[in-house]
Parts: sequence; structure tokens; C-alpha cells
Amino acid sequence: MTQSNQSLFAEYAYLPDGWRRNVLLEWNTDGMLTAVTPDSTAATPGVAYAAGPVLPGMPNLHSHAFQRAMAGLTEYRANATDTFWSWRDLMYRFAARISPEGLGAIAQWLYIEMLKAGYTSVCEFHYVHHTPDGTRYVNPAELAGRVVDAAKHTGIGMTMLPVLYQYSGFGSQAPRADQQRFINTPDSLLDLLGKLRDAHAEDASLRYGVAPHSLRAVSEDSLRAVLGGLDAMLPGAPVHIHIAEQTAEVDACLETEGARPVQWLLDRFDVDSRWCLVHATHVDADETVALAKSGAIAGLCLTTEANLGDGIFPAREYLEAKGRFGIGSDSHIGVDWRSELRLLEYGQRLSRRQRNVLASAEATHVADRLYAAALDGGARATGHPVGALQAGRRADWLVLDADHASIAGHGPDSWLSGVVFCEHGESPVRDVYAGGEKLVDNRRHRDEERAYAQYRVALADLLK
Ligand code: NGQ
Ligand code: ZN
Repeated sequence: MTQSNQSLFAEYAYLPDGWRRNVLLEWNTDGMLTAVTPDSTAATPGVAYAAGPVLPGMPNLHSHAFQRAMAGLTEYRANATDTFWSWRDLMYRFAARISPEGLGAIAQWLYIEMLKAGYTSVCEFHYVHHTPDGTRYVNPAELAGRVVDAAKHTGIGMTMLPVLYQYSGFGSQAPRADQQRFINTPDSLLDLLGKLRDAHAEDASLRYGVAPHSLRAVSEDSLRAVLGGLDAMLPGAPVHIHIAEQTAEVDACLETEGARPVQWLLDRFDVDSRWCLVHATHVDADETVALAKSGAIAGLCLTTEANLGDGIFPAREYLEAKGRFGIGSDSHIGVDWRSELRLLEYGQRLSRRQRNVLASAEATHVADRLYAAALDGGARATGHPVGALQAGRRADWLVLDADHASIAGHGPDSWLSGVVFCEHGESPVRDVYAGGEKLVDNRRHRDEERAYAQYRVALADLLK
């Protein structure tokens, strides 16, 4: 048995059965919780006290790190109609300028922002693999490796998902010139993954999976090939895919394949809880129920989906069908799980003209229900044992500031409501631990000044 060698006492901590008092958290040198004991005696000598209520850290199930550097730069109208697709053209122009050093610097700063917000792990849907004209780097995993280094350096848990991107549209259309950096075959992608694993072995904070980019970007055969290769290497590892973000892609799928994207995938593949379907935005009533039944995780990226004008996911019906979901910050127009959960509920309120739409008879507090669900689904999508304060899980949590204006004077029943729905000044997240290490102390990450300076250099280079 591994020795517990660190501990923290929390007057309140959020355990799988809700808020509990006087919780002793104990973890080992691998950063894994060894015991979580509610109703402990407070006065154990040598035990540190948490500065406020303790919540499990939130997994961020969808990130394209480089896009952090273009947040706020596409909020103007350049054409008569500005859509997701015109945004994508701008984004590709930006992607073409990313250098290995630049990517590393952006990812480091981004992951520090994530940690400060209380995201303790991230799934990186990484698709910028090659030089701008599509030539491989000497090390084909050069860029993915920079992102993994950034995660290690900042301390955030990582699920690296190298992306298979082959085609520019349904029916195996040839890639565009501005997609050359992304392109692989199943074999070259699996080779890249193998090299990445050789350089950065899995550990308590690092896992791998794959991400076929979308049904637009792979064929049925190549999807089978990459899944087969993954299973030979890492059986059961996570598989993430963009699935139905835009109505144009649903229409194109119907036209070329005779089925809507979610239905098409469920009909042909053994979709279960290892799958994360990112932007399952456009699902009809049957798909909503079928997706829920599959056990797959819907990857919802509310701030990005709002920013890009994607549409509204039928969250109420999906939750009623017991569907699982997690949240992601995707393009990083916002890097805060609180905004993602708030917007998930607000989309429903605005379209239905009702309140507390995503509550249920058993879970009457929306924020508590969404928080618990996003922890569960997000954790599953990472492939890591995270998402709960429980022995055997990674020691990932955040400490709230109980004196913060959004929750001061409240009892535990409304702490999550205050944290998710109120926006009053600085963040209520005070300290953050990942893998048992206190990485954020009183709202400061140990390396934030240096990382921000490097980020500014990378940004100046990109924008010059
Ligand atoms: C991406 N982003 O891969 O970065 C995509 C845009 C595409 C979002 N879907 C590219 N939000 O879907 O083709
Ligand atoms: Zn994405």
C-alpha cells in the first residue's frame, strides 16, 4: 500500500453524496487520494486547513490551445453574412502562423488560466501537426509534444488527443491548401501517437486517446482503421469527435450518407462511454434519446457555441433521458467552467421563457445538478480517474473563498448557485490543487508572470 503523506482538513467539502463537514483529505506522492474521511476530528496536529469550501476540480473536455491567442480578434463583420464558416477561414489563417515555440507559450498561459479558474484537467483536441505547407517536422509529434510539455510545466492533468484530419468534406473530398498542417492518414497519425508516447510516457497526469476530427474529415474506413490502431496500442482509450455543430454539416451528411451525423455514427460504431461527441448541438428527438442511451458523453462548449452561432443543444430532453455531458472551453473565448454552466441553463431560459429549466424534481438546484453532471461526464471523457473527492481518484480540487461577495453569508445549499450564477468582481476560486500539488495559491499560479511574458512575446509574433 502506498503511504499517505499529505493531508488537508476542510470544514466543508463536496463529496459524491453532497456537501459534508470536517473532511480529511489524504493523498500520496503520486498525487492520488488515499482516503477521504468526513466527520473527522479537526484538531489533528500538523494538518493544514483549507481556506474555504472544497470542490472537486472541473475537467475541461475540449480545447484547441492555439485558438486562445485569437480570442477577441474576430468580433467584427467582414462580410454581409458572418458565420461559423467565415470564422473558420480566419482561424485557418491564424493557425498557419503558429510556430512550435509560440504554441508552447500560448498553451502554457492558457493552462495557467484554466487552473486559476478551477479546471484541473484538459482534453487537448490537437490538430495542428505539420509545417504550414504540410511538410512533417523532423519529429512528427513536435507540436503535440509542445502542448504536452506545457501541461506538465503548469501542472494541469492532460488527455492528449491527436486529431485525424484527412478530408475537407463528406465523400472524402481532397483537403484544402489551408488544411495542409492538419492532414494525416490513420497510419501516420498512429505513428505520431507512438512517437509522442515514447517521448512522454503516460503517468498519473497524462493520458492519450485519439480524435477523428469530424465526420466531414474522415471516412468510415479511416475511422475504423484509427480506432483499430488505437485499441492495439491503448485498449479503451478515449475517442473524441466533433459531431453536429452546424446545420450545413447535418445537411451534407444527410445528402451524402443518408443519415444525420449522430444517427450515422450510432448506427455504424459501437458508441459507448469511451466516446465524447463534441458539439452534439443539432440532434433530433430520436438522436437525443439514442445518444443518451449510448452512454457517450456530449461535449458541450457553451461559450464557443454561442460565440460561433452554432445553435442550442436540447439539454432538457437529453438530461431527462439521463444523457451524460461535460463542458469544454474549446476556442477559449471564455476560460471558466462557471460561464459554461450558466450559459447551458441560460440558453434554455431564453428560448423557453422559463427559469430553472435544467433542475429536476430530485435535483432542485440547477447549479448543483449541472456541476455534478459535468464532473461525471467530464471525468469520463478524460480517461483519468478524476472528478470526485474519493480514494483512488487524483487529488484535484479547488478551494472557494467563503467571504467572496457571491456566496458570503450563504449556507452550503446555495454556494454553487452563487458561484455559477453571480458575477461579482474577481473569481471566487481561491486555491487550486492538481495531482496533489497546490498550483494556485490565493488566485496566483506559481509561474504566471513568466508564462504571461512569454505569451505576450508569442502573441506579438503572431500579430506582427
Ligand atoms: C476546430 N472548431 O477544429 O477548431 C473547429 C473548427 C471545423 C469548432 N468546431 C473547424 N468550434 O470544425 O472544421
Ligand atoms: Zn473543437
